[in-house]
Amino acid sequence: MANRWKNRLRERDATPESVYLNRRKLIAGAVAGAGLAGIGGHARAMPEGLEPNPWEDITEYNNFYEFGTDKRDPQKYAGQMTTEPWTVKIDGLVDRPADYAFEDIMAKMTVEERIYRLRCVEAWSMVVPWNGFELADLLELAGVQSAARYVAFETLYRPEEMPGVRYPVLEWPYVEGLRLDEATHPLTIMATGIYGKDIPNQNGAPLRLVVPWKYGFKSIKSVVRITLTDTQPPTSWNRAAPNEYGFYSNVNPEVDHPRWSQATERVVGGGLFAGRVPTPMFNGYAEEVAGLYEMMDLKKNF
Ligand SMILES: Nc1nc2c(c(=O)[nH]1)N[C@H]1C(S)=C(S)[C@@H](COP(=O)(O)O)O[C@H]1N2
Ligand SMILES: [Mo]
Repeated sequence: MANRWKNRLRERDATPESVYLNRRKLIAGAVAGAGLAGIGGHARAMPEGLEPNPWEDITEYNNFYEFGTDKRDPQKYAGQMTTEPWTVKIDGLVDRPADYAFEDIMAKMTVEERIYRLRCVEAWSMVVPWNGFELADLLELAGVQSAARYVAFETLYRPEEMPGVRYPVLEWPYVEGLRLDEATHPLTIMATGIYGKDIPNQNGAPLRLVVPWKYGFKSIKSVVRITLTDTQPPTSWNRAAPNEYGFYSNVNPEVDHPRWSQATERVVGGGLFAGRVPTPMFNGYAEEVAGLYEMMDLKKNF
């Protein structure tokens, strides 16, 4: 029962990574030659010199606690998760609350590539070539009402397919939240692919949030519900340890985790002795997003 979306991607499925990377360089060259014409505000979403990690790093070293807390558990067990059919309930302060079928969403969204840094709060990082669409476009589909201030997200909760939810590491289902202006920022995407292939289950199939200037745990996987609200929604890690994980959780090298420094990070795949590199403010996206927090004390609102 291959769905239409999967069929559409089949051709690219066959593209070897090396060919893919070469083609990407050609495209990057062409874009530079064209003086970024037509790329507009999105050009900065792909900072120069960002070299994506290989497929193996991205799909074999994961956090997806519904499948276990070891980095290799998601790769081992997430294959059990049924992702077809898939619906996303969009409700709360919207004009068109409904259960939106994944295929219907994909038929209306424009998928593009976004090469983003991913910085985990545990102080490791990688670079991921996502395919996805802007969350703002999906919210527009549902029609955000003027009273909405926040967006709440929920992950699938299906104990028979998720060995990790037997353990009370977190309260299930995994939930996350953003301020509406963060959610509608052009850098914020719903990812549906990696390297031009359907996103693997361990990375949050069939669609997961990606907010590149925030710690990785904000990028909630396998989303089944999106609710527009007028009050700040609860988030899983904040509920579990409010002194360690704030609602905002913007990447900030100047605000340490109570148990470790956030000033530097280990680049996954960088080699055992590659050492650590400095973590940039807002994970390198300060130019785009610092304005969202101008009036805020980032130490208080961590
Ligand atoms: N539902 C859910 N989403 C989740 C997590 C999780 O455990 N459950 N882990 C988060 C954390 S801590 C990180 S760093 C990223 C990891 O994404 P990746 O495995 O695609 O690199 O997913 C985030 N999204
Ligand atoms: Mo993380």
